[in-house]
Amino acid sequence: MLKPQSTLTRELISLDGLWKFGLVTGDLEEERPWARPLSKPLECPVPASYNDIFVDRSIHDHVGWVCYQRQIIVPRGWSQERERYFVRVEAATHRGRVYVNDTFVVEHIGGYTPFDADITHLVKPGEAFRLSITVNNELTNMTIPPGSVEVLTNGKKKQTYYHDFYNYAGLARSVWLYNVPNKHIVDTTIVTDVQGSTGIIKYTVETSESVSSEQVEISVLDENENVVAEASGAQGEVRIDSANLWQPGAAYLYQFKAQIKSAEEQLVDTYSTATGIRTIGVRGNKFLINNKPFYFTGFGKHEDTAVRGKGHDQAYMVHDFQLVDWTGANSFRTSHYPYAEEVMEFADRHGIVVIDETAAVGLNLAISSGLFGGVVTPTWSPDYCNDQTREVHAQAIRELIARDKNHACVVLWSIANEPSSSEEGAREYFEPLVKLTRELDPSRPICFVNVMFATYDKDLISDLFDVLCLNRYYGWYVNMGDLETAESKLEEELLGWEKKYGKPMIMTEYGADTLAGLHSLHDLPWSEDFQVRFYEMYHRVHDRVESMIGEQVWNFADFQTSIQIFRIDGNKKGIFTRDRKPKAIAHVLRERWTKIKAQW
Ligand code: BDP
Repeated sequence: MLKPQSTLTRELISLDGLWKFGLVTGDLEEERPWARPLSKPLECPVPASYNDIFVDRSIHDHVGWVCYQRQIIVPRGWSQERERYFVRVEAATHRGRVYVNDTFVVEHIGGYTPFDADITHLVKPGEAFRLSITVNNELTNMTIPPGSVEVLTNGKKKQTYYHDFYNYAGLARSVWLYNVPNKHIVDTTIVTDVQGSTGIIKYTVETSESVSSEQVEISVLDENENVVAEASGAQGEVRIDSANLWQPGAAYLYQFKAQIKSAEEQLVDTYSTATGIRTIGVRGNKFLINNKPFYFTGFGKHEDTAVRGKGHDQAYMVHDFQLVDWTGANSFRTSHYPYAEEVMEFADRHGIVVIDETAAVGLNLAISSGLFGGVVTPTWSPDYCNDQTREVHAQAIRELIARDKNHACVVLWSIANEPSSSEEGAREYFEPLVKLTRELDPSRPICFVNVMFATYDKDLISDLFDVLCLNRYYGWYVNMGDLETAESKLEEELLGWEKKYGKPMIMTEYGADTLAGLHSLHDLPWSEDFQVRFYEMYHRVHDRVESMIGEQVWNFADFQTSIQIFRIDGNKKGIFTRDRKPKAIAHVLRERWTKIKAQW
C-alpha cells in the first residue's frame, strides 16, 4: 500500500480538479451511470466532500450512491509491456467502485483508507478512457463507523449514526493515475531502534516478483542528501553512526531508498520512504519517546472546514499545523478516522506526535439511547456490533497499519473511540482485535479511547491495552456548570484508574461548547470565560495525578455535526472557530503548553 510517488522509474499524474458529478437516485445496477457520459452533469471538485458544495438540499441529504466521472488520457510514452497502470483513490467515503469505460474494476469499503485499481489491461497508451467512480455514503452495521439506514414511508432513505460529526461523503482526498515497472517494489516496512548514538533501521522490502538479494539495493540519505548507510537484500538492518534522532518538536528524517537493479546493474525500480529514527516505549506509568518521559499536549482534531467538508485542503492543513505550533502543542489524535496521508507526512516533517485512530467510532448504543433515557439496545449483539462488524473493524485496523506503519510521528494506535466497553460482550469483541493489532505492529503501544460512563469499576477491557485514554466531560455533560463538584469527581476517578491499573493515562477529550464572542461575569456555560475556567480546573487535576502523561483538548476547532437538539450549526467545543479564529482559551493553552514544551 505504498503512497504513489514520482521517481526515476515511476510517473504520477494528479486527477484532482473538476469532475462530472450526479446523484444515483434509483438502483445503481439498473442506472449504470458509468456506462455512458453522465447526462446533464453537475461539476464537483475533487478533493472535497460533495454535501456542502451545492445549494440543492437533496444532494446535501442524499443517502446512497453518487457518480464522479471524467475523461483521462494515458500518456503516449507509457508502455503496456513493461509497466502496470493504476488509479489510486485516497478516500471514497464510505464505499467506492472504479469503472473504466463500461468495465467494473474494483470495489473498496472503508471511507478513510486508500485503494488502487489496476487498469493496465483496460486502457492503451495515447488513448482516452472514461473513468467513473461511484461512491456510497451509507453506514450500516457492516461498515466502520457503523450506522443504520431506514426507508421512510415517502420512500426516502434516512441515515442514522452514533457519532456526532457530520457524515460528509464523496472523494475527499486526491485521485491519481500512476505507473510502476512490472517488476516493482510493492511495500517497505521500517522499524527503528537506537543503541547508544547508533540509529538502527530494520527493514523489509516486498517486491512484485522474486529477485535475488543482490538485486535489492538500499541506501539511506541524510537531510543533506549524503549517503550515510548502504545494504543489499530484501530484508535486513542498516546502522547509522551518530544518528540524528526524530524528536517531538525537532524532526529529523532520513530517506530510506530501496532500488531493484537488473542483473546488468540497470535501475528497474526505486522508491524512497521518509524515516525518522526514534524509539517508543511504555514503562510503568510513563510513555517514553527516545527513552525520555513524554507528556502529550494538543488536540483531538477533525478533518472539517466550511464548503469542503472533509475535503483535504493544503491551505487549511498548513494553517492548522501553524496553529498547533502557536499553541505550543506537541501532538494530536486523528479522531475519529485515519487522516489524509499528506497530514501524516507533514507531522513527520515537523515533529508532531500522532495518536492514529481507526474509524471505529459509535460502537456504543448505550450513549445514544442511555443519555436520553430511551431503551438501551445491546451494542455487542447480532443486531448491531456482531462478528461481521468485527471483521470489518479488523480490516480497518489492517488498512490503517498498512498505510501508516512507517510514519515516525505515529506513536500509538487507537483502535476505537468510546466503544461500549462496560457492556457485556465488549471483551469478546475486543480481544481478537487487540491480538491482531499487536501481530500487525509489535513495535507500537496500543489503546482505545474510553467513554465517560465506563469508569474504572465498570470497564471490561482496559487491561488489554498499554495506555489508558480517557474522554471526560465533568462540568459539561455531567455536573454541568458546577466546576467545584466536577473537580473533585474528576480527581476521584483518575485516582481510581491509577490505583487499579498503574498505567500511563492521557485525557484524550475534555471540553465545553463555547460560542465565540459570548462572555459572562459569572463564568456561565457556553461563554468563553467558562471554557477558560473549565480547562483551568482540569489542568489543576492533571497536575495532581502522577500517571497523567498527556492532555488533548476537545476539539481543535468547531466542526459540523448531524442535526441534534443541543447543536447549533455543529459542535462548538473548538479552541478555534471553524474558520480558525482563537477563542480566549487558545491563549491560556498556549501559555501552559509552551512551558511544558520547554521542559522536553
Ligand atoms: C465524545 C465524542 C466526540 C464528541 C464529543 C462531544 O468522542 O466525538 O464530539 O463527545 O459531544 O463523546 O463534544
